[in-house]
Amino acid sequence: MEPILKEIYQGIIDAEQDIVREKVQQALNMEMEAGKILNEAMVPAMTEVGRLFEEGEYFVPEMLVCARAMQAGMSVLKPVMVEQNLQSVGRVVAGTVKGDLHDIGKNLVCMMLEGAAFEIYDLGSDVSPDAFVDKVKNSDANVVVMSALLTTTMPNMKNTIEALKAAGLRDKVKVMVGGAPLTQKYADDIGADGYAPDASRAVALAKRLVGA
Ligand code: B12
Repeated sequence: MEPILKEIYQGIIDAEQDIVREKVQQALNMEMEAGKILNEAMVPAMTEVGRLFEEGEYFVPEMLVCARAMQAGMSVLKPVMVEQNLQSVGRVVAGTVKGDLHDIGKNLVCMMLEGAAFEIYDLGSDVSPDAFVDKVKNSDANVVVMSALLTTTMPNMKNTIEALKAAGLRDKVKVMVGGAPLTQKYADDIGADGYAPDASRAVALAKRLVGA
């Protein structure tokens, strides 16, 4: 790994927000691609944080501060990844489902979609089926992005799809689902229109779904 990427990677694991922010900026100044910084340093660092948690070396507070360091780095990358003045190719209602507070992956997907000229209505995390329905009803959205990181909250994706159906809105939107525990099979079983394993494939999927 290149030294600057190694420093970003280690900065996230050590939960050093300021260092991560500074090093990501430094990498950009060196004309390193934002996607490379994300995929080769930042995402692997969060995977390592997950491993440390599984092994009992990190606990929830450590995961949380590492997540903040990751988000600090993402805030530096965002303006670079979001191109300006592009014509909107689609409008997305996004959220992490009810009961689930993991929002890094969802934020990453939103950031990449925004960079690909989608407009984003980000409802945040712990989003109830009714909140998804309300936003779809009261906006011109044509895509719904749902994220879940917990096996216990995955069923809320199905509940949200059912709520969209009950409100007569299911045909108005394409529903995309994702998050580490998800699979294509699960997406098919709950009647989603698509699943992707990572943020860049999420963009390709969204474009395909809206015919862009
Ligand atoms: C950071 C973290 C936290 C932070 C979250 C902070 C935040 N703001 O997000 C905090 C500390 C709050 C947290 C809490 C908990 N966590 Co946690 N957490 C993690 C950790 C380490 C990293 C998750 C992450 O951000 N990954 C990086 C991102 C970039 O990856 P991602 O989310 O998968 O997203 C990518 C793809 O999945 C995809 N994607 C994501 N969403 C979508 C959506 C669509 C539509 C598409 C197409 C694609 C897509 O694209 C993304 C980018 O490529 C994981 C371990 C891991 N390795 O995943 C555990 C993990 C998810 N947590 C876990 C657990 C158990 C918990 C707690 C229950 C712990 C506790 N005892 O309290 C709580 C639950 C709180 C709650 N109600 O949500 C378990 C889940 C186990 C399970 N199978 O259900 C994991 C797997 C850890 C483990 N190995 O045990 N956690």
